[in-house]
Amino acid sequence: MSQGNLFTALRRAFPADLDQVAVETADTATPLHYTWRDLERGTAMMANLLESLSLPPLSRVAVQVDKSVEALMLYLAVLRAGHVYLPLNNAYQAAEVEYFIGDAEPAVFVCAGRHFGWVSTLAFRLGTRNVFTLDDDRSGSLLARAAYHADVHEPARRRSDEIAAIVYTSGTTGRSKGAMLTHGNLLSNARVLKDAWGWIPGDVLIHALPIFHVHGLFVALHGALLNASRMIWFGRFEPKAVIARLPEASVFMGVPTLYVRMLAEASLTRGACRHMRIFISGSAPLLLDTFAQWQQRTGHTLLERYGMSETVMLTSNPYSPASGRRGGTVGFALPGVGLRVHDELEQPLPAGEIGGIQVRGPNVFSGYWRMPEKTAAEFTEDGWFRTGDVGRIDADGYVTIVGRSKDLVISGGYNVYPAEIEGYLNEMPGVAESAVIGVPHPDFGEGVVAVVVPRPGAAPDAQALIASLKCRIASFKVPKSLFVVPELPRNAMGKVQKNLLREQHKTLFTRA
Ligand code: MLC
Ligand code: AMP
Repeated sequence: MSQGNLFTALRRAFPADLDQVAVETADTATPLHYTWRDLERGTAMMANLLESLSLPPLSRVAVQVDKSVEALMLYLAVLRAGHVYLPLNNAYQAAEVEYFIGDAEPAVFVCAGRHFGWVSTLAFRLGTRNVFTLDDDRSGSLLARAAYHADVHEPARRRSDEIAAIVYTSGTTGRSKGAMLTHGNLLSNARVLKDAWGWIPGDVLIHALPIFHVHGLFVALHGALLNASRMIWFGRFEPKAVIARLPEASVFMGVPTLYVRMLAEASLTRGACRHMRIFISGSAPLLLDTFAQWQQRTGHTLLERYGMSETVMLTSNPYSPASGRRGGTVGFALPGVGLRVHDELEQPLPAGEIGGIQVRGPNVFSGYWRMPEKTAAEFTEDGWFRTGDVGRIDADGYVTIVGRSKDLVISGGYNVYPAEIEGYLNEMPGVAESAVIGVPHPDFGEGVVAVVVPRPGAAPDAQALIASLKCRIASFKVPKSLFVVPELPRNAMGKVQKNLLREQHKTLFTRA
């Protein structure tokens, strides 16, 4: 069996001198320095711990923890042991986590210590036998147990077409789907991005994104690891603190909200950015205004790229020269990625015309976990994946995203699926039906808004509905505003006209 394990490829890129600093924490009580040797040994001990559990091959290891360097090591250790990493947003509450455990049937769950009570109850009930804790202060049963294991470990042999990670992404209807990404998907994309973004020896990455989604976990992390680059590691994004570290760094990746928040700081100057080589934006549309302001204030041209959980990265603006980075576009299809635009009858459209974006390439996932029908439905007969994004390709190859055919709100880089929130609202006392939309928001790009119709004779209170949602679902999904109305606008077919609601509320968050 050939060795296609992503971990092996990443480890091969470690520098010859393993005693160099690989990761430096920026927001712990005192800065901590982790060398490449620490990563090598820590991941070996955790991988040995996983092996000692005698799990079946390709067991899922679900992880819902606060960001820490040990959490990074855990991700690498799962790859190293040849199991399947399943990251979960740490804002998810019990009902959300219950679904993921039931669906993915992880053999291991690693949670924050404060959540051990409810997580272990759920996990044991659903058949997960191993629950460990890991906190961002280097405590927890995972590390305590790993400490008893050897610090050398031979990485499991994996084929490049075997699954390395499952990333859940909600569907427009129904429950979340687990996108299965293989070692080969992740490695091929990481290698393409290393070239595309001109990583050079000596680059230093500021890592300030969460590591439970594609952007922070794969794009940023793999980039730095494959380039043997030091990382300045933020547990959470804090604009002033990040700007203060820019002079020591050369690469930064963020969702647009991060750039908007940094622009609000007076300390963001050309001087602060003088050693930076590149700022990359993605996960949500970057406003032209943010692109222009960033250029004016820092002298740097933001490089916007486009991707998704199912495909990792698909397009990127050119690295060089910076004048080729065109604001409002997501650049060109990356080498090896096929990208086409089609109409509703699946006919390819000529340059400049707007339609659905379809893609293919070595980066495209191998399907949704245990959902062969949904997988089949998302691919065309000739094997292209339907992204659900709507856009155009200009005559010179630049791709522009103009919207989405999927009913999805992207708030601060997090995806919120209206159907899911509507499902929760519709079950609440006094609610007959609801519609959830996204409207422009100055900080989050889009802000979630709910419009609710009461049952006859009922008078649900907007604040009470919001409070009730907060007890059940991740707070970033909770509508920032909720309106109770007599009825929803519908078209002749009876379909709710969300475009009218979006129009009606379009200045809700921006008019101040
Ligand atoms: C936090 N809140 C949000 C929110 N983030 N509300 C809407 N949208 C968001 N994105 C809410 C919280 O629920 C809370 O509400 C309040 O804001 C404060 O929470 P916080 O934790 O203190 O927020 P903060 O740390 O300021 O977080 C904001 C943020 C974060 C922008 C730093 O959202 C973030 O890191 N976003 C990046 C997401 C990301 O990595 N996406 C990549 C996906 S991969 P309350 O009511 O409780 O006070 C992908 C593919 C690709 O899309 O192409 O990359
Ligand atoms: P996710 O499912 O979390 O991976 O989100 C992927 C979605 O984010 C894509 O399908 C797009 O809708 C959106 N997205 C990612 N990058 C960009 C970008 N640069 N511009 C616009 N939308 C983007």
